[in-house]
Amino acid sequence: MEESLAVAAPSTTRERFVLHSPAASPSNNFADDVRRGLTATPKFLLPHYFYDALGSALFSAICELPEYYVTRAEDEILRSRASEIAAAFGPRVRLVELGSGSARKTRHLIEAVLARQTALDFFPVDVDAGILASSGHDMLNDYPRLSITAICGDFRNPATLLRPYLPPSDARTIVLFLGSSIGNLDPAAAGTMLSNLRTALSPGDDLFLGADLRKSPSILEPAYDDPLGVTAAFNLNLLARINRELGGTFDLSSFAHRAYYNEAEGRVEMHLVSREAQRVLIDGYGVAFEEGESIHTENSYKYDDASLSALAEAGGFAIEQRWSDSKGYFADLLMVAG
Ligand code: SAH
Ligand code: AVI
Repeated sequence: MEESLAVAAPSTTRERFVLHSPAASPSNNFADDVRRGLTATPKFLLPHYFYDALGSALFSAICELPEYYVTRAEDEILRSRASEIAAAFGPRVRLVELGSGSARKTRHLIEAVLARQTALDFFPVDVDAGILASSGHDMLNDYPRLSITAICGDFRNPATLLRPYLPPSDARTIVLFLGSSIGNLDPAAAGTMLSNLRTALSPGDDLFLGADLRKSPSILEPAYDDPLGVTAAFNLNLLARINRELGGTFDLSSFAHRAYYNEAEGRVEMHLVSREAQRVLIDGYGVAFEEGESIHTENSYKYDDASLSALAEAGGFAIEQRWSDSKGYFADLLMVAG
């Protein structure tokens, strides 16, 4: 069973926006995934649960931080190279975006594509239905020639999620996966995800992938452990969400945010570390923590050209073009489905 709804919008835009929320959305599994993660050794939580309404707002604040170079670096690429990128997409396209969020950077590409064709179908995908509704509503007002089919669900199995909503089309499908969200999956899962995505595409369709590049820990670590504490709040919101939605008893002040670059693995790790021995109740079961024990909440893998080539190959894509920002911090790659 699924729910589709048109957001409140003027009649001129209503028929241009639909939001699909398949019943098996990941939020249905929140209780099960939390129990599995907090009863495992070592403890972990899955990072897509960061993004409830407050988590998405905190992520938007992270994007404004001077230390979080990721968004600015990709914005520079998309802003300065938009027309070249749109030309590389080809003459008649439709855009899918995985983990679209506020889709602020996407606007550069949408505008460049709309300069080349009369209308555009946009298919944003996100776990947070609220951000799909708000970003979709804003875009409809700004782009009268855009139609939006928003899909609320988990992008880790993209073919299953997309197939029911992507009608056959003569337009070339371009899948945008921006912001280095690929880095939140371990490399094996990232390859599996791309090869699953490939099965929903036709040969010649494209993946446009944003990847954060390996760099000095002196740049990486402050980006994930800012002095204002916004990333700490984003991380701790996972525990607050467990309290809100699952009746958890986490005392947020008894957990510390930790982020560091694990050079051997090529990833920034985020953890929540218990400041003391304690026991927390969730949904009728107890979870014991030792002093210093951590919950691993996120990995953010950083790529280089060799690991990006390996990823493309694992997914069944061939890298066609690569763009980078002026500091060489971030890369966007156009990959064609084989
Ligand atoms: N693409 C935007 C947003 C990145 S934040 C940018 O580049 O700035 C990551 C976005 O992906 C959030 O909006 C989050 O809700 C969404 N997201 C994270 N994991 C997801 C998953 N497994 N399935 C679907 N959406 C996910
Ligand atoms: C969404 N994702 C790519 C972000 C990242 O950089 O890994 C999430 C994030 N976590 C902490 N800060 C930002």
